[in-house]
Amino acid sequence: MQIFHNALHHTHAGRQEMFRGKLVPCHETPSRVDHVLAECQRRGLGPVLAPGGWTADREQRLRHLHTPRYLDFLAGAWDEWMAQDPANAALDILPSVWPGHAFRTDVLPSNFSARVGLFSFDAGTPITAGTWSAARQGALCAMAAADAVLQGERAAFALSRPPGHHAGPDFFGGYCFLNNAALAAQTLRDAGCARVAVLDVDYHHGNGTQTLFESRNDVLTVSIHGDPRTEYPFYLGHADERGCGEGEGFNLNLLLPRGTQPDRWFATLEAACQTVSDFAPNALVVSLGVDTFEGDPISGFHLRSSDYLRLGRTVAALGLPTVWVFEGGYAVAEVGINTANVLEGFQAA
Ligand code: SP5
Ligand code: ZN
Repeated sequence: MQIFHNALHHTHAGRQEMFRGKLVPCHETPSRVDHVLAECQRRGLGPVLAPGGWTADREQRLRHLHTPRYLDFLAGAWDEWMAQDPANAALDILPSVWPGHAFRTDVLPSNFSARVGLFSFDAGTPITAGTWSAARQGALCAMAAADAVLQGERAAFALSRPPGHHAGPDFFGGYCFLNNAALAAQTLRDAGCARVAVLDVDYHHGNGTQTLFESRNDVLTVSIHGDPRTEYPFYLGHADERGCGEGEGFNLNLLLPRGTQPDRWFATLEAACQTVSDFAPNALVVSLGVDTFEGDPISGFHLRSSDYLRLGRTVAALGLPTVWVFEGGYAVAEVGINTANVLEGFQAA
């Protein structure tokens, strides 16, 4: 399958994330995508392509899913940071103040730190010098992968970082800035696919994707994830979130406890696939996180490397044109093998 690789991903390289009162090295590192690319190339899974440039359609789609004031903030954040103090060149931007409950979010603060907090929901997602260019190029990769499927490819893979499924209309967090999977889904919709399904198999709930589509009945969102009562992102992803208004019934959250073993995970995947199939979509987008791996340093499921072949086969059985979008997966030594196993299992089926 065609692989749309974000050649600018290295320019987003966070140094540290907040964890238990300390700054610790970022889990979301450039080497992750390097390993996936190397393994895909070693196996000859498909041509590695550039996504093409920005068109009016692509720019409009980005501004449709994300708010202009959020995008403007991201676009200018690094320059503002540098303007405050040249020594900031050696530091990441991280939030330290947020509008919690009962605060106003409609007034855009002129204070830079206040705006960083307004548009974010955790202290684990640094903005660096190249974050905006990397995230924008990743958005292009996702839209290009969708375009490839629209042009008749059975499947395509958007291989990019930073990931996207935690990013919503006007917020970043969970290592995500622009919602790549949502952009792929919207690309399919804009080209005339009446119904599009997004299946999120990352360990963490795809809160950004849910928020972007929860009021719509043209995009079904299904996510299998660690129970948010104990697992990040905590404040969304519960079983009773079924969609809002016209979107009622078009969001499905399938929660599993920390410690879940492969048999139960795959039974849940079958249920997810049944829901996707019942929706009869014209195309599928998969948010492919491999942080369900037993060796993942920040997650709690127990899939083994061979299980990812089965994941790919199971998705292939849906028989849908499929856009794969890379999300999480932090066991760096295995992330390439696990991700390539999914794609190989899909292609072999
Ligand atoms: C795309 C994606 O997978 N984002 C996940 C963001 C998770 N951020 C919170 C990480 C919490 C880190 N816990 C560290 C445990 C170390 N043993
Ligand atoms: Zn994740």
